[in-house]
Parts: sequence; structure tokens; C-alpha cells
Amino acid sequence: MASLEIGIIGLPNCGKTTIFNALTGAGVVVQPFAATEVSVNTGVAQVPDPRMAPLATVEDSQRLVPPTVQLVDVAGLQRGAGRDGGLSGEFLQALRAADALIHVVRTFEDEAVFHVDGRLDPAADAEGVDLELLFADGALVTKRLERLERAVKVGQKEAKAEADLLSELAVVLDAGSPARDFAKFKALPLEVQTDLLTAKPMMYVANTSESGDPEAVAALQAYAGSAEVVAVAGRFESDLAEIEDPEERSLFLAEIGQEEPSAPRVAAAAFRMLELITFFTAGPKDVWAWTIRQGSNAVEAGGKIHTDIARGFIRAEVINWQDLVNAGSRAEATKLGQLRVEGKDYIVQDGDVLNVRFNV
Ligand SMILES: Nc1nc2c(ncn2[C@@H]2O[C@H](COP(=O)(O)OP(=O)(O)OP(=O)(O)O)[C@@H](O)[C@H]2O)c(=O)[nH]1
Ligand SMILES: [Mg+2]
Repeated sequence: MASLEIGIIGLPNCGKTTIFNALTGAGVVVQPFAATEVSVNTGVAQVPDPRMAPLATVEDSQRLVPPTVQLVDVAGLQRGAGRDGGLSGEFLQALRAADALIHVVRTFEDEAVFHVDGRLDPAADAEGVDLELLFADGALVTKRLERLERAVKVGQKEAKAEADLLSELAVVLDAGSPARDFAKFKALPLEVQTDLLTAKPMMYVANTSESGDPEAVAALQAYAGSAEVVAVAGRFESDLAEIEDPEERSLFLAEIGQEEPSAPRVAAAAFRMLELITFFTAGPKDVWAWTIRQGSNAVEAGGKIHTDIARGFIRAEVINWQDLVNAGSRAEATKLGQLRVEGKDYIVQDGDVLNVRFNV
């Protein structure tokens, strides 16, 4: 899997670029007005993992290599933008390439910041954007059906089969359900599966004031149902990202009662929705965090590190990161019987520290 790509969507001026900056520390200029032109910021966010530092202490490692996620920040989704094939090409392309979406919803109150509807209603805002995504998918299905029409008329079986599927999907979308709820989704052509925006895993980020806006966040969660909602004090944290001194940062964070920046919480939620887990390799050189799909076996995990490791896989020595940290050293953990030897079929667990033996 190439580097994970997450698209950031939301109404104009809800704070997408601010959240992007908070998560990437990229320092992209934010606009106090609703920008209408399409612009796409791309940045790489390191995903700090609090398990890495204690591992580095045990292994006396010189550096930490956290996983990274590519974030794509697009201009605000205007109401009606998804209708009549309205979403512009660059915008759609950027979103369709994404593996998942972060939907930013404004919960902060600030008279000085323009809101497209002049009022604060997080659930309605979220629903409005979700509707535009549905419209965009509806337009995609319609276009594809039109293109298939001729082939269907002359009796091409494959075209007919796809057209039937698409017509069923159109009914689902018209009823207001996302494409991910379509029972026959997996039967759709692959490129359709990836292009459908409402099929992408999506989580919400509430862009809050420093107070955390508990009521507005609860309202958004009520709308979001089982989807995750993570609250981030966007402006505060994007200012925080510019402070370099760690001690000063801690003091700043303590002001809003947080121990650490929100990036790890957002990342953890994103990993959950994408069904990804993290395993580690650790030694004197570095502690490295690797991201793999839930349910991957030891060979697949090894392949993530290097293709040679998958090819020449012999066995993996495995220990849970907490057990290793508690034991204080590999030698001690071995004495305690916590270091296991596993074969190819071992299903790697989140938080495993792996040492893969292989020959080439
Ligand atoms: N008070 C307050 N203002 C914020 C917060 N987050 C963003 N803003 C302000 O809201 C305005 C818009 O923020 P952006 O991050 O540019 O919003 P955007 O969603 O990227 O906007 P477009 O790209 O134009 O759609 C800026 O003036 C920000 O400073 C916040 O948490 N609190
Ligand atoms: Mg922006």
C-alpha cells in the first residue's frame, strides 16, 4: 500500500486549512473569506505514536520513524456544487484519489469568521456537505449509465450487467444512502468503487473553540451516528504547531487541558476507520512504526519492511510493545517467556514488536 492519502472536506471557511495546518504543521496561509476558486494543498503529516518513545528507551534507539499520512486540503464545498455535474475536475480528482475523507465541521463561534449560512448548526452543515457528495456520486453514476447506453442497446452482456448494477446503486443514492451501504458494491468495476466519494471511509473533525464546544460536538456526534467524531481546537492547535520549544508547547496545551496535540487522536481514529494497525521494529538504530491492514500475517508485515523479507521469511520473533517496555530488555522478556516465535501464518496484532528472520 502506497502512502495513505486522506482528503479534507467541509463547507467553505469551516477551518479545513486550519486543521490541515494543525495536523501537518505546514503553515499554509488561511483565508478569512470564503474562497471560491479551487486550490489544493498537499502535505505529509507524521503520525506520532506515544508507544515509540518508551520502546526507544528500552532499545537505546537513536531515532524514531513514525508513520506518515498524506493529507489533501481542497477548497470549500459550495452548496449545490455536487449537482448537475457541478464539482470541478481538479477538486473531484483530488478527492477521488483519496483513501478516506476527513469531514471538517465548524463548531467554534466567532462573529469575525464568515459562515455561508450566517448561523452555527454543525449537524445541518455536515448534512449539507454529505448531500453534495451524494449528488456528485449520483452524477457519476448517471454519466456512466449514459456512456453504457449504446452498448446495452446492441445487447452487450457485460454492459447490461454493469448498467443494472448502476441503476440499483442510483436507487440507493437517491434514497440518501451512501454508496458504501450498497449491498453489491464489490461487484462494481474497480474504478467506480474508488471514484465513489460516499464509499470512502469518512470521519468527522469538529473544529472547536478552545472551550471544546461540548454541546455542538454532541449534536454533531448525534448526526454522525457510528462514524467517529474527533474534536480539535483548530486555530489553537495550528498556532501550537508553530511553537518549536517542546516545554513551551506543553504549557500552551495545558491551557486547554490537553496533554498532547490532537494529531495522534485524529490519526488513531483514521486508522480505526481504515482498519489499519501499527507494528514496530526496534533496535539501536531506530524504532520504526509500520502501518498494515488488520488481519495481515507475518509475511505480509515483513513485506512492508522489505520485499526480500517477505520472500525469504523464516520466522518472526514477536513481543507486545508493553511487555517489552515492562520487562526493560529483550533478554529479560525472553526469561519471562514473553518473546514468542511465530510462523508465516501468524496474524500480526496492533502494538507487536517484530523481529523477522529471513534469508535471501
Ligand atoms: N475562532 C476561530 N477561528 C477559526 C478556527 N479555525 C479556523 N478559524 C478561522 O476561520 C477562517 C477560515 O479558516 P480556513 O482554515 O481558511 O477555512 P477553510 O475551510 O480552509 O476555508 P476555504 O478553504 O476557504 O473553504 C480563518 O480566518 C481562520 O482563522 C477556530 O478554531 N476558531
Ligand atoms: Mg482552505
